[in-house]
Amino acid sequence: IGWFTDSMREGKPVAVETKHCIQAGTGSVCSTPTPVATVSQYACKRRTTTQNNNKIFTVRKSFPHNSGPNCTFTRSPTRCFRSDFAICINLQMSSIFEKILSNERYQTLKLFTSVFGVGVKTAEKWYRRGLRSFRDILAEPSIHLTRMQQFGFLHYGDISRAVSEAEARALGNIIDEAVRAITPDAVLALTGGFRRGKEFGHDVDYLLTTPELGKEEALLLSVIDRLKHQSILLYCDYQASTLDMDQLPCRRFEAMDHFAKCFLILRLEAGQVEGDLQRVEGDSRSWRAVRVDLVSPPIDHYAFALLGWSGSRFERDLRRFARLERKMLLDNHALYDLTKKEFLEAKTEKDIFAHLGLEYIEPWQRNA
Ligand code: DCT
Ligand code: MG
Repeated sequence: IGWFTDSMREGKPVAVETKHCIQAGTGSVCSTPTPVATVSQYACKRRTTTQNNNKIFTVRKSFPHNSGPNCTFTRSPTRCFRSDFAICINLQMSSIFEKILSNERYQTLKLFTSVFGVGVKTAEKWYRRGLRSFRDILAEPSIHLTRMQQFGFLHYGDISRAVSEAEARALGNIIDEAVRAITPDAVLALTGGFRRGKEFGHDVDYLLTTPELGKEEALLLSVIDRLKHQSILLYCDYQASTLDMDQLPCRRFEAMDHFAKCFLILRLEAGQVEGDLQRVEGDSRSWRAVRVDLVSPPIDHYAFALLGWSGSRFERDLRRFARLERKMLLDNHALYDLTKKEFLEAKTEKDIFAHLGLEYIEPWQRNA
C-alpha cells in the first residue's frame, strides 16, 4: 500500500536510503535500498502550490471565526509528502478519524464555531449546556450573544458561503479606492489564502500601511469611516494597536498579533463583481455579505506581517524552523536572533528568508 523511509519516520531530510514497503493485507514490511529524492520535514522548505495531490491524506480541522480569524484545532496527525512519493498511511488510523468526524460533539462544535464570533470555548460551553442547534441557542433566553455573534447569525448564510477569487478582487478594488482617496502612497496588499493563489476562501485578508511611520492606525480608521459613509460597512470590530517593542520578542504562543486591525462584514454588490456572486439558487438579492480582515502594521513591521498573514502550515513551520534550526524567534512582528540577542530588520519577505538562510519561496508555493 505504500512506503516510507527511516528519515521520513524521523522527520529528517532524505537522500539515499532504505525504503520499507508495507504490503496490503498482510501489513508485512520488506526493505530494499533505493535512491529517493530529498524532502524536508519543514513545509517552509518545500514548494506547495494549490494543486496539492496529498490533501486527502491531511486530516486537519480548522474551526473558523475563533475570536476573529481561524483557530486551528489540531496539527495534521498524518505527515503529508509530495505527490511523487508513495504514501504510507495506516488504515486503522483513518477509521479512527472517520469516527471522530461523525462524533456528535465534534459535529456540534464545528457547527457552532462556524458562526462568526463563536470560538471553541463558547461552543464547548453551549454544548455542555445541552444545546445542539442554532434553534436551541437562539431560543435560550439566558444566552446573551455578543454583537459579533449577533451579526454572525444575521449574515450566517452569506459568510458561511465561500468567497470566490472574483469577489475578493472586487472587494480589493473597493478598498483600494477608499485607501487612495485618503493617502495616495498607501500600501495595500492582499494576504491570506488568496495571496497563496487559492480560488476560494472563508474571508478576504488585507494589510494596509503607509510609508509614514506612525500614521498607519489613523489611515485604517479613515478607511473604515469612508466605507461606513458609502454604506458598505455592515459590521466592524476595530481593535487598536497594542504593539510595544519592549514586550518583544514574545516567547509564548499568542493567538493574535498586536497590530491595529478590524474584522469587518462588507456589502458586495453583484454589479461590482466580474461574473456573478456566490449565492444559493433562488437568492434574488443583488448583493451578499463578505468577511474581510484589514490589518495595519507600521511600515517597519510590514514584511513580517505580510509573511505571517499569508498563513498556512508553511508559515507555522517557518517559525518552528527558525526556533529549532536557527535559534531565532519569528512572529508577525519581528525576527529575533537569540544568539546575537538582536532584532533582524527586513523590508521584504526575501530579507526574512535570507536571514533564515532559506531559499525564497513565492506565496503561491506556500500551500502546505
Ligand atoms: N493569522 C495570524 N494571526 C491570527 C489569525 C490569522 O497570523 N490571529 C494569519 C494566518 C492565516 C492568515 O493570517 C489568514 O487567516 P485566515 O483567513 O484564517 O486563513 P486563510 O489561509 O486566508 O484561509 P481562508 O481561505 O479560509 O480565509
Ligand atoms: Mg483568509
